[in-house]
Amino acid sequence: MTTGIVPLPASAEYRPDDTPFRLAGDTKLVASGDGAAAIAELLADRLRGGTGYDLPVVDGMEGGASDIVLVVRGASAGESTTDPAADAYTLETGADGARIEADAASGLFRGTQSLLQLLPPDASGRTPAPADGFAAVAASVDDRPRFAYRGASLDVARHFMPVDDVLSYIDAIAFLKFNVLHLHLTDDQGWRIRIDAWPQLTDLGGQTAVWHDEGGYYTKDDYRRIVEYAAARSVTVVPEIDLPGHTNAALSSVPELNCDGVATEPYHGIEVGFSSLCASPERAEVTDRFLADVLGEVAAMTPGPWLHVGGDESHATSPEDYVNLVDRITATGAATGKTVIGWHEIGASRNLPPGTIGQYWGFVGATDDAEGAPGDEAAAAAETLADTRSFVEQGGRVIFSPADVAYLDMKYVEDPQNALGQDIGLQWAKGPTTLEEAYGWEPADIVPGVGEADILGVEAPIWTETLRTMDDVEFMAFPRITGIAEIAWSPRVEGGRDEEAFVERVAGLAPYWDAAGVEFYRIRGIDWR
Ligand code: TNX
Repeated sequence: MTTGIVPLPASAEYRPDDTPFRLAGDTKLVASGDGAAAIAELLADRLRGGTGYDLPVVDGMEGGASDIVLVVRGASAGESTTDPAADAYTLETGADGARIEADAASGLFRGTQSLLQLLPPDASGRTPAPADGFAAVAASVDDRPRFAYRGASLDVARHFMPVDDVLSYIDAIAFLKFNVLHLHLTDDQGWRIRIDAWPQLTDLGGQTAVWHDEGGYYTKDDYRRIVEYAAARSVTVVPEIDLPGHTNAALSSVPELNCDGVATEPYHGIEVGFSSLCASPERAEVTDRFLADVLGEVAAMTPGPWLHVGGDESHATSPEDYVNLVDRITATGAATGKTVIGWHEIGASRNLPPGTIGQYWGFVGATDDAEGAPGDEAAAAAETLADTRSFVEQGGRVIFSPADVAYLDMKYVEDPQNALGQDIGLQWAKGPTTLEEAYGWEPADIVPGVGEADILGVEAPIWTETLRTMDDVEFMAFPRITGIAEIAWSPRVEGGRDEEAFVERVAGLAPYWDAAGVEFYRIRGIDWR
């Protein structure tokens, strides 16, 4: 086993001197309750790969010493990304077998990911490792998340990622108990989701990518495949259509969306903040129809409760035009029946639909900056704080993704290269980011006036300007994404978290990532297992 589960459970007791649970050739998975059999099948599938055992799934409430019992009690629990109780579970391992119980199927799934970490890495590997049994330390885990919304985002706009790559990323984040995959589907460099009413968006805007690399887009069936695969792992897909800036792929595909009626040139660079939808009344009809069609079609193929409308870095939009467009965008988003999420800048609007969620991408030290930094920087930091508080003042909540600690596309301190020897990653957010920095921050201490109850959750974004493949993405995300996973899941620690113990637990995940084929960066100075 590892030296402890990541993210750290709310409570866990390990009894290394007691008889362990032993997964063996005669192990059955015994399932009962709503959704339990499907989760048992997923777990069995994972373990068949590494053990070569049959691992039949049967109905029932009790099992023998080598069985895994999976029970959904079906007590009332809400949706996973809004109700932390939906992800609570208990896990017992020992001489009497293994048993996971939860009120909801999502909690049961989280429990299976903990069990995988108690079993040896070989057990869930991709090729059978013959052994006469796989032991999991005797343990009692009683676990529930701190925050309901625990996201990982993936930018498929700058570089397109094929469906199968997205599915592997879902498995890798689910292993760390993330329950949201936020897909950044559109940007200046590419439009990645089919919209039937505006086929030009993908026919033209889907073909480009940064550095003239190959483009691509998801058909509606592709998107549904991603959504279903994620849902089976209790991961909710949050689609983002980035508006009104970051829209060059749309503006270059649809001439009428431009104020002058002329399509822009396709863009293959990595600058941000130069494009904008047109706020002028002469374009109101076409722009509003575009918004309604795009947001309507995306909402219709998304079962989750959220719709992300972007709103970041609209530097080419005047402040008046920006608020005008944000009001129309968020109203159209809310009219689909979804709850709208936007980057913190949309807090500049005072007409946000009820419950709109802000996603903070400022720095962890924004308060210090607002007080101590020179003129422009201080004003910008103060505005970021005010925009973020605006969501709470309007009855919404906040997701924290501070760029200087949670942006996984920032370079590691060591300035690493990927497997091909290419220099990857950016460093605009206060320089490179270490594993300790990704772990050493506290969401409730960033924006005065945005406390525990105002925080919906935490998210780890990864932007792909310099990341061409899923291997690159995983290499930048792992291991630092574990820091964000633990901040999102584990209880707040007064006086600061134990970084040393954390790094030791993370080091223990290396063989699991190796077994599962997850790329990661072996940060120097860590005693990787
Ligand atoms: C900022 S912060 C962006 C993205 C870039 C990223 C690169 C925010 C919401 N937007 O457009 O890809 O920096 O790190």
